[in-house]
Amino acid sequence: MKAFLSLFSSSSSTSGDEFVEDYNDNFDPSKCDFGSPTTSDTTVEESSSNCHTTAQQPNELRRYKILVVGDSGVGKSSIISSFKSGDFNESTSPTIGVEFLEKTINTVDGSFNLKVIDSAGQNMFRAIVKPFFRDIQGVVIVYDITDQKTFDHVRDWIKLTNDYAPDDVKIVLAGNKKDLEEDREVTFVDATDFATKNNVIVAETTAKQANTIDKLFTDLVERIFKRLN
Ligand SMILES: Nc1nc2c(ncn2[C@@H]2O[C@H](COP(=O)(O)OP(=O)(O)OP(=O)(O)O)[C@@H](O)[C@H]2O)c(=O)[nH]1
Ligand SMILES: [Mg+2]
Repeated sequence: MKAFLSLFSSSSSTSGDEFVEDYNDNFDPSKCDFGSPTTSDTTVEESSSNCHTTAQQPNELRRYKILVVGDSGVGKSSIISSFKSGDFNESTSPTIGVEFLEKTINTVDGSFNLKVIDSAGQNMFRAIVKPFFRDIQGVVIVYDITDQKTFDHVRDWIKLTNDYAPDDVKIVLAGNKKDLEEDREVTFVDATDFATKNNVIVAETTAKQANTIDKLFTDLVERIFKRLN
């Protein structure tokens, strides 16, 4: 399986060093379970659960994992690229397995370090993607507003999420490619109706406008934060 995993990018708005520094502000060694030796990466990862005070600190950096799923070609990688750097590419290659982006964002609720997992939409990679539902706090299910069948499959992606993700995971639907209004097959009314019935939220996005993508992730983070606090 490892052969299919690749590192998409390191944090674009916060360097790894800044991340560790921020994190250490809240470090409480008395809460650490140092256990067996780990690599430096996993030490930082473990400190998230074992070594930090639970009381909210003003400069606390919270860490959430967000999985992005949906049919092949709906624009998952483009959304993530837009979130990373604001870039849009007309011609992309299908994702093989999963890729990662780490980025820190600031919201009214504070700073959040997000590990965003981009997944392959092609069926042949489903078995590789499934384990990545396991310890996420949020999932973005993307469909293409110009392709009805990608919206019909949202039901299947919700089922996968319910089957494999933690019970309290927060889901947002992203109706992507809203710039292609003339080719629209899925109305926003139908999407909101479906979202309400399934107790999730929906937003329409275009990877061509980074502000629509930033809002998507900010809304999801706020929902996760409100659940956890
Ligand atoms: N017009 C328009 N095109 C988009 C948008 N988002 C993605 N695309 C295009 O859609 C095609 C597929 O985009 P990808 O981001 O590779 O799709 P994906 O969901 O990652 O596909 P898989 O990796 O195969 O699962 C590319 O040609 C993109 O340029 C958008 O918001 N608007
Ligand atoms: Mg992709």
